[in-house]
Amino acid sequence: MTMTIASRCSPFASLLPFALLAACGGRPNAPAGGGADVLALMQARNLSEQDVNAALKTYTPTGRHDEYYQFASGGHGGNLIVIGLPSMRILKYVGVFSPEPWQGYGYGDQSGDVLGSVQRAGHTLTWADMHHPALSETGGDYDGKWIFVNDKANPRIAVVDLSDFVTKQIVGSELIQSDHGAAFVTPNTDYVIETAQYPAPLGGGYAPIETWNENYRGAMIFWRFDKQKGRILPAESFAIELPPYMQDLADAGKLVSDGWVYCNSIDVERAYGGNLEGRPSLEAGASQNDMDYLHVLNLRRAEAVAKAGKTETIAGMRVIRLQTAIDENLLAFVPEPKSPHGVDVTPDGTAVVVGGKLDTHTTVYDTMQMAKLIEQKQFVGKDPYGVPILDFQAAIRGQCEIGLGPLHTTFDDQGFAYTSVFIETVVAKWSLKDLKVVEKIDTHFNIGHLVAAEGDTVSPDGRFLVAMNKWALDRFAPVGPLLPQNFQLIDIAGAPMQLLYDMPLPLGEPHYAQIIKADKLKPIDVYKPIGFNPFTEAVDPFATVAGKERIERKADGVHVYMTAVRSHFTPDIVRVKAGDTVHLHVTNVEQAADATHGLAIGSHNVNLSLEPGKHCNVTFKADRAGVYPFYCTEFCSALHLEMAGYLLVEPQ
Ligand code: CUK
Ligand code: CUA
Repeated sequence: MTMTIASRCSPFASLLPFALLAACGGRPNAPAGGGADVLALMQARNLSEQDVNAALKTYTPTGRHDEYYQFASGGHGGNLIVIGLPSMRILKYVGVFSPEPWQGYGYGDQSGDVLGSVQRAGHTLTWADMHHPALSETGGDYDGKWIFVNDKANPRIAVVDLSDFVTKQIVGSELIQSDHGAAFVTPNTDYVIETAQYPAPLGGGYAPIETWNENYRGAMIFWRFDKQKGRILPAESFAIELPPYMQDLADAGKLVSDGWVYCNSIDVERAYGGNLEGRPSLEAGASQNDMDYLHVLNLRRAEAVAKAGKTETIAGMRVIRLQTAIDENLLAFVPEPKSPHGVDVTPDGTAVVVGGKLDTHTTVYDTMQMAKLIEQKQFVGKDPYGVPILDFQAAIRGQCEIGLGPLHTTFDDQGFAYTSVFIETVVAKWSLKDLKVVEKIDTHFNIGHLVAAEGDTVSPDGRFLVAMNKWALDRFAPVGPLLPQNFQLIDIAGAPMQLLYDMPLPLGEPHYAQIIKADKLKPIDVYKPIGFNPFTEAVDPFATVAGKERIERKADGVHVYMTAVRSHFTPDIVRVKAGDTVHLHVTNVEQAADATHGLAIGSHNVNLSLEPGKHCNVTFKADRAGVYPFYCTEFCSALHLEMAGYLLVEPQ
């Protein structure tokens, strides 16, 4: 029998969300089946009105695009995760610090040069501990052009180009041995900030840990970014030496505070562990004091000091020594409560919000007041290194009673701040005006970072917030003892906040993410002109034109000029001699969107992704005689399986 949706709806009318009621009222004689049996579905799947409401806010039908991109750090995975909002569908993993086979990233084309461009202590690195993505900004607003990410374990910064979602550059300095306050950009992306976390002798090398106070140091690097070139310019970058406290997160001032940089520190106790050597463990030693120091840096002045050459070059980096920073009045400290973590500048730039991990408050510092006190040199003391200290009460606007363990803060467009509260495992929404909590929502479980749409820009969007939870516990079907993290999408458009969606993140601990309006991005769909090399951003000198394919033996080995097109490689037989070095130059000569080919050569670790128009170069040694099939790794056409050939390595 056929029941109308209206008759199904009526007994539960009061339970139905607005959109369903509208459907019921608007189409009383809609036939059953398909989508009409909503209530039956709700009953069968045991869904509440709240569940259906959440589903309606996130469900994105086939072919419809998401309104926002979320760029999340891939944590241990060393890649960048691109997620659509509100659907929470994963759109891409971008290889950054780790090889990414699907993109051919790190497999011999110039991406291998990018991936391998920074070695540390003589080691090739194949992973990273990525924490904080930073979208490029113009005037304090995301411009959708680049995104920067850091590697905490092996201090590096990567530049990802958002025109093709490809990593174009990785830089690192031996000045520091770890980072954490990275990557953060200044409001016009003049600089990318990278701050060391764990003090060590500057420039590397050994010093006894007992000489921590004298020989160990922190530093903040300002990597100069050239928007024309889309590259960091190491030679124009500089650093500021800092005392051996563990500098934590950082943020750049904006609008009225543009030109200032703020950075937390933990361990002003200068504890360095030694729990088998008669000293307290690092953790216990580092949480003795009630206050640590918020670092306030005058970037404009630092830039001028660096330009005037008042620097020392250490490990190739121009460094403003600590004494110079003090003499030039470009560094001051302000006490901050117990084991601070997040430092987040408000959208209007007038305040900095700091969360203390062992505190129950967020502390709101007044940026203009601090600038004034520093300029007037109204200091109340000095740290052991001579860095001037501002009076805590004089520097703050106030504190907000949040709950136990506030970490990070993000902002909406209505004057509210949202703070992640780790121990209490909630998001606390509070008013920047009167510093009062208005609402809390549970997270599952133990939230780390959180991010609202464009929440760290001068013009947040509100609407959506994502809680990035460290623990997932019972939220998903069990997968063994190593659990994914849990991204929870929360609707913050109205009160109360509503949990919409749980998304498992199963490849590392993402830490931070940023959310940008989708229409700010204008990615290309094919490489133009044909033969384009994404890493040099020009037509490659070895690009191969259809009809000009050839194999040439030269002094440095055998050069193979190859094209790929549906559904063949030309040449499809490559003959070399055992011991030859092979230089493969492959151009995908197609211009149809999504007509991607791959090229894999067995036993030689050769794996290329050939997007339309793209050119790849790869060099490898054919050292063992044999017959090695090569083939296309993307199902590109009906005769994809026939898109293959042979590398014939003849005995000498
Ligand atoms: S950190 Cu991980 S939750 Cu590296 Cu920004 Cu706070
Ligand atoms: Cu080309 Cu499959």
